[in-house]
Amino acid sequence: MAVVDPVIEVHLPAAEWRAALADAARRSLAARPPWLEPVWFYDERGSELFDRITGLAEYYPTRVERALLVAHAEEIAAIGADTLIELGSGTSDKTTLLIDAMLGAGTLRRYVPLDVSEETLRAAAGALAHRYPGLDVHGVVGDFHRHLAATRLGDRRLVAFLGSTIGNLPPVARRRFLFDLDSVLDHGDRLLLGIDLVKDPASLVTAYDDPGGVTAEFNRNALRVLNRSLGTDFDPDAFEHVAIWDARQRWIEMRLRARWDQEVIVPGLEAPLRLRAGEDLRTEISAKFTVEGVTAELWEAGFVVERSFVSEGEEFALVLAHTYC
Ligand code: SAH
Ligand code: AVI
Repeated sequence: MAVVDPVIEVHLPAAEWRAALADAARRSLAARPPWLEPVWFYDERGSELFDRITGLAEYYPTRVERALLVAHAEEIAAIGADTLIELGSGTSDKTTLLIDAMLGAGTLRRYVPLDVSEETLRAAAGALAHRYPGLDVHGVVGDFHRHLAATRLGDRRLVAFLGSTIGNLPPVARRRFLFDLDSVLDHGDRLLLGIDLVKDPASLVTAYDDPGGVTAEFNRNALRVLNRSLGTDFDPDAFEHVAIWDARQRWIEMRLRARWDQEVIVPGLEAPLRLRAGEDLRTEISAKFTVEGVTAELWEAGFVVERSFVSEGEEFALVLAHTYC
């Protein structure tokens, strides 16, 4: 069968992306304490570093989620979707397990990966179009907060949001996101959500602070992206990587801690960002869940959980849900 190049819809032209980056970063850097949205990790280098993280012994989520997909992809494929949409698709690596099972079930016609990282999306979509010549690969470069409508393709859709990326959204944004997602889905469409589960804090902290320092480099990459995009003059080496378990919020917080007093120029802000030695810049939250808690959150947003697949060691779960109206 002839290979057809993937269609790539760019909803996030570079200029608009830079403007959004600049606005968001200026506001969050001016806040006290200052923080950054985790979306800024993911330029080409950040995506590569994330890919390395997923192969680390300490970072269990990818490994365990993959094993869940190996075990349950056929059951998931049995829902009979013709379109698989993936939010924050990255390299689409684990997704091939779902694609294989859905092609095996004879229903899948189209795969729609959506990601903010254009280079990563183009590479993944191109590779998948070659691997699956009969599959219509339709990539979307976009933001899953703003461009969900771009996923309206297909009659019977399965939306996969894997890797527990939903945990990187603060609770209010998470709630809004689930409501927005529900509003673009029709009766009969499904959501497959990967969630990292609450567990002992020591293994959580190690997963986010590996001894080889890959996560530390991933964390500091956000500063490199800001320097290039916004014209800030962060010295990434002036920051120490920190991962903290917040037991009350049930999330891991990644931070960059100033090693010494410093001033950082932030173009567009009247005053420089002043950080004292030991002061933190929050770069990511990674919330951990229970299946019961997620079931309740999904219900509130308009979804009914029909199946949940929990790993043997209860580290990670896949939750399959449909809309109820
Ligand atoms: N789903 C993959 C990748 C997870 S990494 C996995 O499970 O391994 C998170 C991915 O989400 C990255 O590829 C990043 O570029 C993307 N991402 C982060 N914020 C996003 C946003 N607001 N909109 C779309 N993609 C986003
Ligand atoms: C993409 N996201 C789900 C990862 C996580 O585990 O929160 C990002 C990450 N941060 C540090 N390591 C991996």
